[in-house]
Amino acid sequence: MQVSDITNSNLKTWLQKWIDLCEPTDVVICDGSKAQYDQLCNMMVKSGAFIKLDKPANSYHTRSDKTDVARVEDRTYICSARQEDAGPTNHWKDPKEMRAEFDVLFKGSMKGRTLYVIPFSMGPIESPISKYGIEITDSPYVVVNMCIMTRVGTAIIKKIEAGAPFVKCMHSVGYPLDGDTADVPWPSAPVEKKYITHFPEDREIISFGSGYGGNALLGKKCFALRIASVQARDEGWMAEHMLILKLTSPKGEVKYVAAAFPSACGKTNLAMMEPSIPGWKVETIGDDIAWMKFGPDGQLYAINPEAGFFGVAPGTSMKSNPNAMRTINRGNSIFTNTAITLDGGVWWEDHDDKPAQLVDWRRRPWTPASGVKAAHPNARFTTPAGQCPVIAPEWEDPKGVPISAFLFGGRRKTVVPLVNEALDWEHGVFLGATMASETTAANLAEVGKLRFDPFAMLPFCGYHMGDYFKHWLKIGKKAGAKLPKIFYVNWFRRGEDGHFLWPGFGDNSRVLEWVFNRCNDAPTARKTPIGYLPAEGTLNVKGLDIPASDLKDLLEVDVQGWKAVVPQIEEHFAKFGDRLPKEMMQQLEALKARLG
Ligand code: OXD
Ligand code: MN
Repeated sequence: MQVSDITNSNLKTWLQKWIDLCEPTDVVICDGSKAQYDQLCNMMVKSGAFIKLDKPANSYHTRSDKTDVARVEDRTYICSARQEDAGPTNHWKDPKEMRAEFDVLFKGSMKGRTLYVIPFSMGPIESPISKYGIEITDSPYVVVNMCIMTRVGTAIIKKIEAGAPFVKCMHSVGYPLDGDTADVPWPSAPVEKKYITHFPEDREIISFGSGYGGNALLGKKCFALRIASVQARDEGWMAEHMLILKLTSPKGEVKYVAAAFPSACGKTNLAMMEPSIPGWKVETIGDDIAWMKFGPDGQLYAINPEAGFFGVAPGTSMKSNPNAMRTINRGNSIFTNTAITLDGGVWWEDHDDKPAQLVDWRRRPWTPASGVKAAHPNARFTTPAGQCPVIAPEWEDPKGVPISAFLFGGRRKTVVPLVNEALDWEHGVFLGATMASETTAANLAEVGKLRFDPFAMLPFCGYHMGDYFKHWLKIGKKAGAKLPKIFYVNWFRRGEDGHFLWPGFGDNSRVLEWVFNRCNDAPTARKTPIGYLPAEGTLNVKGLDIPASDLKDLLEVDVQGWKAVVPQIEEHFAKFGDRLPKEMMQQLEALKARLG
């Protein structure tokens, strides 16, 4: 297929505008085929961008430029028409000024390169919850990652030709090959030229200068969260930074749970967890993002809009996440910024294999005595979700799965108990709005201070966060809704001597069991000032070697601790000014009153 075959004038005009501006040597429309994927990987092997691994099978290794290793929140903007609509948690740029700047930056930015057109679907192509996008990019690395992370194919162009709306996603690494400029293994632009921008009113994304992860794979954070959160607000659904898991009890009863945790809190681990309690089964629907719409029965139905996992490699092992390791080991994966072993495999910190002689992510010889990390801490694997051994058979069901519970959480050493059920929906929204982790700042004055990350959406909400809280409250008022129950969990509580009070990993299934039973209205809770906590003896700790005093600390209400947190919540809420829904302040006042 060629651009000249496209008849939809909106799509054709948009494509032609960028082709004319970027001046690529060639234009290729991606078809999502294995042949095209293999050909692009092969080309990157020959150009020196990729190394074909000896293991796992059909897998590749690549290393980025050392200045292009993660999402750049400082260079991420919401370009809404009015600044106040971006809110206090986003950087903002005037859309007209930003577009004018792009006219200059993109001029000739693809000289000497191929411009790829990637038609993709977020979610199964035929699902009423899914949405389509077209990403333009000059990075073959982006193309092959998008082929794993989304559903790519010309069938999406047919849908658009038939009238389906689509999100416009424009990307360039910003490294033209004009004159006799030689290419480099990881082309990118200097940080002051990097821009990850979102035009919410136009449902459009423009990204310049970075080839890494969420900056460049535009289906993920840019579309599925920032733009989709705006679409969800306008259309009455939810786009959330949540994993989705399927929980089956020993009696065969099934419930689906969606959970929001800030980045680096173990979402992928929880989504693929192996329960330690006999008879329970966890299967995966998604590990990062959930899109949810009300079904005719009033329940919220969720899909995972992605088709792959873009997981953090360091820390992933047979202990922390055996099913992620099994998924990767089935092959067909791309490893970015991990170390590489001399026998052609990959390695990262906390890998199950003993560290030996390696080449580190900066292409330097490495041994355990090197004294530096072999893999970049944000090294990633990109791997197809469908080959996860515990993927639920219904993970691609177009109608989605009905959600019974939402879990929220953060990393809290103190105060927050292991599990706490919201008193009602509005209280649950308050819990989401006040999600926080302790800062780990080197600055001593900062230690113990909370970094609030409402609903784990701080860097991902495409509009004013106060309006986003309002949207959650509105969802709760929908006539006939059968809403999920809301829980707050904390796997990271520590004792005074610093030890973790809770073993985590597979033992988190004990908390899931309690949540499951509460969703069936089991009388296993006691009402406290902060919500419903497990009644004495109702959290299953059979076979767990945990001191009674640790268990007591995990399930207590630390009244003094909560009182000390209240002023920080007040400060956090003050940021949202008059867009903070009144219900949130009422919830805070009610909490204060209950604490006495
Ligand atoms: C991610 C993130 O990469 O949340 O998923 O940062
Ligand atoms: Mn994430």
